[in-house]
Amino acid sequence: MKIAVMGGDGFVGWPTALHLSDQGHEVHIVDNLSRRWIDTELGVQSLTPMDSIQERTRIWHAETGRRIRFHLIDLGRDYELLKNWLGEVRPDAIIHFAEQRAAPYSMKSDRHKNYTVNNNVNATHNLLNAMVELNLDAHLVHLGTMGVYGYSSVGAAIPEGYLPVQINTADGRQASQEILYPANPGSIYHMTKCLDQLLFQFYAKNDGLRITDLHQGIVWGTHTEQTRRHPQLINRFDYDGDYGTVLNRFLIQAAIGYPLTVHGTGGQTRAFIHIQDSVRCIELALRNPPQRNARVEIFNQMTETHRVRDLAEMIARMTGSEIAWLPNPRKEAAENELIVDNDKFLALGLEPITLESGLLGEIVDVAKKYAHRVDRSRVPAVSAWTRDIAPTLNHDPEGVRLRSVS
Ligand code: NAD
Ligand code: USQ
Repeated sequence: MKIAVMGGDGFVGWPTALHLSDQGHEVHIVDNLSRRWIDTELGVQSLTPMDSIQERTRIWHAETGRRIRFHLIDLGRDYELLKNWLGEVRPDAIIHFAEQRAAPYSMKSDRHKNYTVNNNVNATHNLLNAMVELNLDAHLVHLGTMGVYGYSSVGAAIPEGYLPVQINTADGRQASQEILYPANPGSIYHMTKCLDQLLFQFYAKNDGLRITDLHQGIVWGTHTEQTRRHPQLINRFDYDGDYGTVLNRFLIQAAIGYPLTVHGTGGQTRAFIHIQDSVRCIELALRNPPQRNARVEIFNQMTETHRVRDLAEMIARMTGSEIAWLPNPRKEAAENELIVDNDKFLALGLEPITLESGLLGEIVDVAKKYAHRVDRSRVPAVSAWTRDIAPTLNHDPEGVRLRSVS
């Protein structure tokens, strides 16, 4: 297949591009490199040393003989360029990663809120709009998030996208209907993913586009089979307070002797998936496209759920780290349950990498190896969800109450 990987310079996009190229597909990366600019804005860098995208693709070619082409296009702002490019290349499949993906970054200020909404919603809409205009029957696979559902579980499993409901009709009958599982976003970023869902519903219904939306949990880990092949193919690894996700942050914190930064009681339960499994799921989704004029196909792309404090305690036990119990910068439920259906990917043959089996390797291989690149002052999470929360934040987790785990 000819596959366009939108956002293919990013954390999930890069290993996906390599995996698909390795399988013999013709892969094109489209990216505006905004994520690299945001590193500059925040004064941080990936834990792992990343080469330019041009250099990465050159190394891939030297290693494998396969070409991945790179195209510098902003999906949100360069509509004509995007449309012309799609019209020229006419990919069979498009994987859409090209959004601002950090919840804390999206909550930093009014400017960051505007940027996240404009970038994400325009990127998705421009893509859909151009596909219709060009009569392009490509399968669009979007990376959505488990967070579209929020975290106020009533104890029932979250289904894969659709919820059957019984309604009372005006003439007194009972009718059943399937609706999108109700959206309940917890940040501006997560809200943009809820808006994306509506755009997908509309374009599938109105124009018959073939769309798969992958509601992905928090991705952890760094390496995949392909990124291990050469030091310059290494994936990015974010550890800072805005872009670092919880488990990868705990791993690097353990490696540098920094107290594990648990927000609040750590009672938040979240869904997780290893980067290698994420890449496999995307391949499985590509192999199983919906029909034209079918409804949007939705998968829950996660393999396990964990409570934040259980993760911290597990890593503390493995490494002897201390835990810092910090005021929560976010407005979120202090404690929540989370049960998720993920039968569809398991039925398609996914064999999940479990957290316990992969964790130690990740700490030694990556976190310890590159620990010297960490700027400790960038570890604290300082983006507050509301004005009331901002003054309560302690910006020095190394100075707050610590508790060792025996
Ligand atoms: P990332 O920030 O590392 O990568 C996103 C890439 O998209 C970057 O290279 C960026 O430069 C590019 N991009 C952003 N806006 C663009 C635009 N307007 N035009 C062109 N390129 C643009 O993020 P990631 O962690 O790889 O996540 C990829 C996707 O997966 C995101 O949509 C995210 O919402 C979703 N997701 C990620 C996680 C996770 O834990 N990392 C979990 C669930 C879902
Ligand atoms: N948390 C801590 N300590 C930290 C960092 C986070 O306790 O040092 C807590 C947060 O308060 C939150 C939970 O851990 O309760 C998860 O935070 P996160 O930053 O790991 O994940 P999140 O903000 O939800 O976002 C990440 C990705 C996003 C993706 C989402 C999937 O950045 O792109 O959509 O995971 S999900 O969470 O399933 O919605």
